[in-house]
Amino acid sequence: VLLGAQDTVLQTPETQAEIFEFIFNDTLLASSFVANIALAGLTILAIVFLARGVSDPRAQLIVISTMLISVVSISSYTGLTSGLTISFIEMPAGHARAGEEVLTMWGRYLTWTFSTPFILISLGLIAGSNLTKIGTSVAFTIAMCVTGLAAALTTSSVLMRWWWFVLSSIFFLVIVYIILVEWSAEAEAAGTSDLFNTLKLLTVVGWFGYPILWGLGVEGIAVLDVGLTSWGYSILDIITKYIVTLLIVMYVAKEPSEITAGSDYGATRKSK
Ligand code: RET
Repeated sequence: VLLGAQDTVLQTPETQAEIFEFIFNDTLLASSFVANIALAGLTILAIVFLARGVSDPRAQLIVISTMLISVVSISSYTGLTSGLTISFIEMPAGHARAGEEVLTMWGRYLTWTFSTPFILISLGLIAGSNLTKIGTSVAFTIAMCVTGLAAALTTSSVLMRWWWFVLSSIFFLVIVYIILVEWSAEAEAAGTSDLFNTLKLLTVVGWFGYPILWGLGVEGIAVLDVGLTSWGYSILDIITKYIVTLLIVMYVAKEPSEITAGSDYGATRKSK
């Protein structure tokens, strides 16, 4: 669990080919990426199968939104596996690994910017929320992820890294509020609270795991090594993306009246 000798590289990998080779010499790290490529692919196939008969446009919108979570995820993990979105970054004075070049999976923070909005769009639609609240949650998750990326990439000072972390956490709390307070009440009114309460639990508990891992991993106080941190994120992704997706799609595929909106939903012209 604690930092081991395998983390101390004699020569820091610099080119993408060297980073790629480094990843594949670390079975724990490589498997945390490849497992998610497989699971994202399987989730996309499962959605296509489970939702093949869905005809209501609002139900289709929810299904497509869940599919895009895995579309982003499979691309994100391909970026990590190839070494494209991983760099070795020198930590500033005051950091537990000060002066060392530490493997940073910055592609994760970058691609959450594109995946988390689709999770929130799906949840907001299930709760029967409106464009303002869904849009607000999307804007704040983008802000949270971009400032999280900034926290990971800032090398000038350890204090500035944690200040980015604090900013990102404040944005996160806005999202938590929308889910726990606003959408919970709306789901109650919409009659979808059975599903929503399960999704809410998985999402809120799961999402809190990310900043905890960031803080414990090499980006933060570095008590977890890179391979374990990566598996931590990969397991959280399995819960917050694929499990949440399958619960949503299995429910929506039955096209219950609480979810559907009829053929006029989102239409620009009135259908005949
Ligand atoms: C960071 C670090 C800065 C503080 C906070 C964070 C929160 C990250 C979260 C990520 C969720 C990601 C998901 C991805 C699925 O594709 C950026 C780790 C608060 C909540 C659900």
